[in-house]
Amino acid sequence: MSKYRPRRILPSEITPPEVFFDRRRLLAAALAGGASALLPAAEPSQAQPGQLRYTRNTRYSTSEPPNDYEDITNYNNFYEFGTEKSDPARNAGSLRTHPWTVTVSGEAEVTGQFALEDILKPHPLEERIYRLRCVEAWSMIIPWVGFPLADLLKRFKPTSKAKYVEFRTLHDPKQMPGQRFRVLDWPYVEGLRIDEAMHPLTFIAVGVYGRVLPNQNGAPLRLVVPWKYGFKSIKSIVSIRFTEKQPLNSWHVAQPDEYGFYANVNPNVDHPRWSQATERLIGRGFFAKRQPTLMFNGYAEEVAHLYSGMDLRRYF
Ligand SMILES: Nc1nc2c(c(=O)[nH]1)N[C@H]1C(S)=C(S)[C@@H](COP(=O)(O)O)O[C@H]1N2
Ligand SMILES: [Mo]
Repeated sequence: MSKYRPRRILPSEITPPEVFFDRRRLLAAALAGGASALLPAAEPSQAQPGQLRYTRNTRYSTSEPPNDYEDITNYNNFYEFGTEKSDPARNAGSLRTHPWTVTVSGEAEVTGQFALEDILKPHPLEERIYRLRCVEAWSMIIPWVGFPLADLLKRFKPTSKAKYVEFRTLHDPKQMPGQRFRVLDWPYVEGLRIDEAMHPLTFIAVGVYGRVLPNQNGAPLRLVVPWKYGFKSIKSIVSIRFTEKQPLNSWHVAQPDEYGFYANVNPNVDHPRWSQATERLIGRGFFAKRQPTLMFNGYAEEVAHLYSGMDLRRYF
């Protein structure tokens, strides 16, 4: 059994967001008002803005300690806000996430435009700690808050012709200044086979560390597919389309020799320009020992059957 395989974790093994944010609040107060503010009794406990109500899903969570909130929200890939890791945190303030509309179309009985509130409302939130493995051979452990994508998709009653699902990010260069540069063919587009989309591990995230997603992490809703390279986990979704044919995906369009449609994490298939056998865990120091990358990012037992009989060198 692999090291990252989901197992039951003890609540004491992770820092609850209440504690995490309380520490930050006390620290900020101390900096602003002197050491007396450090006395907890001076701070009445109150709900923090943007705090979400959720339960912990230990069955699907990795046991590894999550990365710091600082790393998760300051080391990002979100090319709509620039190509440097620090760009999204700096530039994503111009994204307006309210009001937000998601268009559902294609091979489904229920289609149309839905307000974000209607998309989210019926779904109880849970926390899942997943390892995000970027195709650039680094990774992070992230405590997401959200709900299974399958629960959302079923509400639209996909027809028997719905073999794939395509997702699109907002396209608005006024709000997303990186879209003024043709680094990718905007809008960012991604897709999953319908059985991948319906797999219980596939997740819609609306929060991180118990709070509403910061814009740089893909607010107000983004996909998380933990056994695939990070680029499949498309951010700030405005369109969901059920299709009969395999949809395009942005990184495949940009560099077809380097990025495929499936993008399953696979230590045995190198990127043409670097090895995928190991990865650097962010936050452990640049010179920390690299970790071996696991097949399907540690989820082989859960998802390998989806690809039985497929040549994963050809369908990378
Ligand atoms: N719309 C959009 N979604 C995106 C990206 C992007 O540039 N644009 N980058 C992807 C890549 S390469 C990764 S590794 C993850 C990073 O997610 P994080 O910044 O929340 O860790 O988002 C993915 N989703
Ligand atoms: Mo990535």
